[in-house]
Amino acid sequence: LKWLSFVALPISADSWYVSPMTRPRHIVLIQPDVPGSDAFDRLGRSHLPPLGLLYLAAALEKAGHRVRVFDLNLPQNLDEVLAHIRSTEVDLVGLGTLATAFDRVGELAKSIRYALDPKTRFVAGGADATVRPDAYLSSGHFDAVLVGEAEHTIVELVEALPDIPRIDGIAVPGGAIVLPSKIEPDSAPFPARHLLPLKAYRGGPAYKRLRYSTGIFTHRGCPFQCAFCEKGVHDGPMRARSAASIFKEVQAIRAGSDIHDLRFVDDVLMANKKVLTELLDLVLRKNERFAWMCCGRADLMEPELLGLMARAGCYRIELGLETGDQELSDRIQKNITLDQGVQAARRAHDAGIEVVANFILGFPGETETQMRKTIDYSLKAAPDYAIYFLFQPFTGAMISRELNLEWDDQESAGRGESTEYQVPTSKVQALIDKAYRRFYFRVSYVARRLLAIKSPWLAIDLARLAVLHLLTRALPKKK
Ligand code: B12
Repeated sequence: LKWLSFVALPISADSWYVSPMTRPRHIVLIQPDVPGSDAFDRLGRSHLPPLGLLYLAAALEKAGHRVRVFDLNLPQNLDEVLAHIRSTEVDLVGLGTLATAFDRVGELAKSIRYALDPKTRFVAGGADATVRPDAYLSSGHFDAVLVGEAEHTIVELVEALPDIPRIDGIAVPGGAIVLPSKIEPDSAPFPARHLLPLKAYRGGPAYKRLRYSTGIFTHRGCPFQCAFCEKGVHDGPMRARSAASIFKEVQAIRAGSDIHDLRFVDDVLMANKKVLTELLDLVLRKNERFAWMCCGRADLMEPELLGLMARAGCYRIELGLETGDQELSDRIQKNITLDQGVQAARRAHDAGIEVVANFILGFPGETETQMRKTIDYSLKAAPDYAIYFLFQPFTGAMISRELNLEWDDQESAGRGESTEYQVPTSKVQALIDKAYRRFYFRVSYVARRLLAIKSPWLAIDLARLAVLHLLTRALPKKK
């Protein structure tokens, strides 16, 4: 992000302050409903509470303010939000963003702005707004965009209301855009999970069993440089939490709730092996095994570590294998070999852990032959579930910047009409359809899944998966 600069000084625990000078404010935070994504609709939408908003809510509550969180991906709907905004005095409304939800965020912003009292301030934040704040500010609906990690900035903003303070992290029309100081993750209060109905979150078959589930973070930032991944909010060096703090959060989640399933939402859980090993040690020593899944990386799948993870309850690892063409893999800076991918899946299986493998088709310059190699490779790697994504040029990704790929809010899943794409999007999508058919409709695969059924839950999972696949094949894609 050339045009963003940031101060890398972490904010310490002492800087979470409560100002005795301001009256408690009322803040409403909203997660937009995200239109169906092909990959996730096929495998059943994974449903997790929006951790970003819950972190902000926790910081605001700690500073003495009153917060209401709405997640429009739940049966909570816009009418409920609007009724709440109209019936209560609200000081600040914040709306989350995601590139794939840009149009929807625009519609929501218009309705919300219309319902707001002129004194109420309205801001956007999150992944997409951080990398292109102007796209949101230019709509005229928002008073400001909070870029980057916003726990600290939102508290400062609230303390200054109705003014919008000119500080790093707050972008206003025509102003400079500077990321705020990074949060020191152990100092951030645990996400305010009590503000959402946690029992509403259950995932799709490839993601979670049919149990209540929530996400948890062990570090911010990622040390790897995959060219297609947008770093944006979490750019910069990795900042890890301590094992003790993570363990405390796990215990807090499990105590007094029906959540029996956790998803570590770090880009790569094993990126900090020291903290992970300490955490596993704590879980095993205190006999607190629980069911969990995470994202891994093919070159970090050490048998001994996997054994410990399995003993501590890990039942599934998601791996970004991305492509079956080594030259392309190197070009996107994945820094793994194809053999490592196959070996990683085998090692997880040896440890008794299931594997979800992610693949991406349609990179700039990628040929049809290379995409076919990826499909063959996905069969060879033999994961338990394969997900095939269409490449999308997120604004903050290195590849988008290098090739000047602009995120297109109107056209073909953000890809627009760039000549960098060798194969038209419709053809890539047809190959993705083919990939799903080849992967999931194999007698050997179906037989393997049936033999793996150990519980009625898994049987229901698989039945749902089969129905979803048949439906996605038979029905036109949801708009
Ligand atoms: C977990 C995760 C998922 C999960 C669950 C999402 C959820 N509901 O929580 C799953 C697997 C379902 C998922 C799906 C997708 N994801 Co995702 N996901 C993530 C991941 C790894 C972690 C998100 C998280 O919890 N972060 C932890 C919190 C603390 O950080 P945060 O969310 O950034 O929040 C901070 C700031 O952004 C800010 N903030 C956040 N919201 C708001 C709101 C306001 C008002 C304000 C002021 C500030 C603010 O303050 C927060 C605290 O500091 C991120 C990458 C990452 N490392 O963050 C990608 C990421 C968010 N996902 C991304 C994408 C593209 C997707 C998909 C569209 C992929 C696809 N092609 O299908 C789908 C969307 C599906 C859907 N229907 O939602 C991109 C977004 C890029 C963009 N420009 O929009 C990211 C950044 C990955 C990447 N590097 O490219 N995802």
